[in-house]
Amino acid sequence: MIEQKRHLVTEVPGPESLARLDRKKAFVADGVGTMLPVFVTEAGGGILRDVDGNSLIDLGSGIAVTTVGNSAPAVVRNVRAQVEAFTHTCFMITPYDGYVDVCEQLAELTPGDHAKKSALFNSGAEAVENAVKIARVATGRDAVAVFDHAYHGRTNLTMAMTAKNMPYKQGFGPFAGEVYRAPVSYPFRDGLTGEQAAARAIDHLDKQVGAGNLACVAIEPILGEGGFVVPAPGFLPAVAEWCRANGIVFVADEIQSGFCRTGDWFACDDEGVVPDLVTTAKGIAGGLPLAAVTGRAELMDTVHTGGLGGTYGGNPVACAAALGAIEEMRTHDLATRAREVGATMRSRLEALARDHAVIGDIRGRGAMMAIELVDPDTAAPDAARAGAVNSHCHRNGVVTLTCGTWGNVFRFLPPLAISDDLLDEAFDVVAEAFAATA
Ligand code: PLZ
Repeated sequence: MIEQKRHLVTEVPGPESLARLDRKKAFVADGVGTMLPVFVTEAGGGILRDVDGNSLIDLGSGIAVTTVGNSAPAVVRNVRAQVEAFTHTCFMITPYDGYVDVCEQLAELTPGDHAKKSALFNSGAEAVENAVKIARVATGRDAVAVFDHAYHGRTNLTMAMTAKNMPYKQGFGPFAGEVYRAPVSYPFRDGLTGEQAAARAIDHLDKQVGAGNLACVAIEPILGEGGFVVPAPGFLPAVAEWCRANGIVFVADEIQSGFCRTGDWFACDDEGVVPDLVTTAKGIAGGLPLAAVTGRAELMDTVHTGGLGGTYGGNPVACAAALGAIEEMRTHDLATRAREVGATMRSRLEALARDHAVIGDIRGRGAMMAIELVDPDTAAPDAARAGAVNSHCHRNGVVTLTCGTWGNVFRFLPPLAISDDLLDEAFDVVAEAFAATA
């Protein structure tokens, strides 16, 4: 493992990275942006090393992917063995154990003790698309309900499900039909209890769509790109219960919140919510592209044979990586580690909020934490400050991310392989960033 130490030898980004940025500009489509153009050569634990020899502390995990750490030992071991054995057959042509093993793990780990089955895909968006396909076949209905501030992907159907226009949707329409948006529970901004917010959402859907027309309700149990919004307690159980009572498939999009990130295997576990379908990706495979839809066996099996699939879905190397990542999560009890990391982050952020009134809200769970930056008097979003704090962290060797409908949320998703010392040091830099930009 590379040395676990923040160490800057040039400005960030340094000259070698900037030279490569020119090549990127020449050969990579401008539509593909990069937030922090340091070109990475090596990564592990809580450190990313770049071409200039700088070592940066990672508080982003490549957007909640490398939960087990980059190049985690069990992932590397399994991937190495698998690439040597075979790289691809296409599971739809000739199957292999790894795919079935991952589905067995998903049946065991996802919420609920009912019989479950899974189908594997390549990306989160693809998993969400397939959850909708399954819900439509199972119910014979068309309509899909999603929420304000939702993020579900960048494909045509998932763009329609995603709330935010720029950069995800601008100019890319027309979007898929039969997608309806309801108000979510956003405690910092709506002041409602979970039950009140659920009643509002249910009334909205009932009156504007009709429960009997809905194939599914899809929700991130903790909203991700939309601002790490944690619905008030009671919201998710009430929505899930309404779905159950009306034959609507309740889909939990755990693509960002799943696999130990929030201090449980899945964010739904916190309130004991049992979804009919769960979509997973990101943390599932330690950095290799893999995604899944897992759900009630009888629901999954309503789809005709051959109706679900894709050339690469459940690729053997990605499955080997997933089995390695899950092994790391079990052996190191990363759900508990996420709670510890979360407690440290929360106390550091609470201390910071006492000195900086711009921090309007601290929220999240486990190692999925964020602060919302606002005008202290009006609660108007302060995206400029979030951007300034973020850049200050980058220049000082800490990789942080922003998010939120208004771009004013500063979020933290450290790999769970990060040491306490590095985490502390990273939050020293975050504190300096607030002082320097005040
Ligand atoms: N559902 C809840 O968080 C991906 C998107 C980054 P893919 N979030 C990061 C970006 O700007 O593209 C995400 C998610 C939730 C679905 C997805 C989509 O997953 O693997 O990016 O397709």
